[in-house]
Amino acid sequence: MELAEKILNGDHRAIARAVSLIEDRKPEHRELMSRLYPHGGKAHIIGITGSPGAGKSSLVNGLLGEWRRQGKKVAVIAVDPTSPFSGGALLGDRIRMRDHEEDDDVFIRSMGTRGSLGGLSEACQDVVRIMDAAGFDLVIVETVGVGQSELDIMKTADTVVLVLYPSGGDVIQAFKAGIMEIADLFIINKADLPGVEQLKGELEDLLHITERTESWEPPVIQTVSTTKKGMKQVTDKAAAHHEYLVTTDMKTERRLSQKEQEVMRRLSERFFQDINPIIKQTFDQFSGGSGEAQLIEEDPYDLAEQIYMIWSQGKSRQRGEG
Ligand SMILES: Nc1nc2c(ncn2[C@@H]2O[C@H](COP(=O)(O)OP(=O)(O)OP(=O)(O)O)[C@@H](O)[C@H]2O)c(=O)[nH]1
Ligand SMILES: [Mg+2]
Repeated sequence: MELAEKILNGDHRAIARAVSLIEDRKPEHRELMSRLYPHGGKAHIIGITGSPGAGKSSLVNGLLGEWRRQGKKVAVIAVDPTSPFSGGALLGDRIRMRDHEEDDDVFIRSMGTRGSLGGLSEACQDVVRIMDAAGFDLVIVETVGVGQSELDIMKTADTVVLVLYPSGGDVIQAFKAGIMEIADLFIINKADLPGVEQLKGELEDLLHITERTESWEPPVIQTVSTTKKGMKQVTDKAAAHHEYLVTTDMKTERRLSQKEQEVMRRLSERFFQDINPIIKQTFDQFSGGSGEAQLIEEDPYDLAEQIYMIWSQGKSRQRGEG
């Protein structure tokens, strides 16, 4: 049986192999993605973000228990943009989620930035599609931190969950990074620790001045992941948000705008790969001797224009020959 077929049958080993193909950006991955694409679009994709140590993995572990009770099949992708490891090397996450290691209807995988040229969010999106095609009802993407790469990854989710914790001091940071605007569910985890009321106050103040384009009122839920307190509320609210997206057609709308952004990202990635050697060549011409002094004099607009012309002439030559 070919790889795509095995994935469609939910074969865990085939899924793991496909993820490696994607991480390595092997040429075969494009064909595989095209084969799987028509089979996706059914899963509820949930992005979970928050600063390091907020308790995201513990939360996911607790939620997995609840979702499994509801009979849902769940895939978890733990993404760490700051880590070069992949293939399940993020030990902490594995330990935190080990309750479900032996379960056939749960698939857990870690991803890092394995030499990818800023393409982690692309790679992650492909991995999500694989899980979706493999028949998981829910695909959970956990990312560490509240920076730009997390934001890009979160934008590919249907439901975005921001995990905060008392004295974490990360509310302002999340607000500045723009996570606040796109979060659909706020979780105050470690609600067993002091400072919950203060955090709740800060969060509500910031939510007040956050511009939101949708009518969905994001709930704030308190959890204690280590004792599984509040897990049912989270799965209920997540399901309610999905229901909201579907009934208001927002799900389709979001997917369309995500598609536009994805095509744009993929094209700029390709364009960049194309034009990068020309940029390098152009700058190399100035190296050594009086070149550097000359380079300082050069107008950057002119240089950019020259590089663009060399690229576009190369393109028309290619078209002429082909
Ligand atoms: N007191 C308390 N501790 C918690 C709670 N949830 C998680 N922890 C602890 O917080 C620490 C970090 O938990 P993780 O689940 O690894 O947090 P994370 O956000 O996934 O961390 P990274 O993946 O490293 O960003 C662990 O020691 C957990 O046991 C909670 O509700 N209450
Ligand atoms: Mg974690």
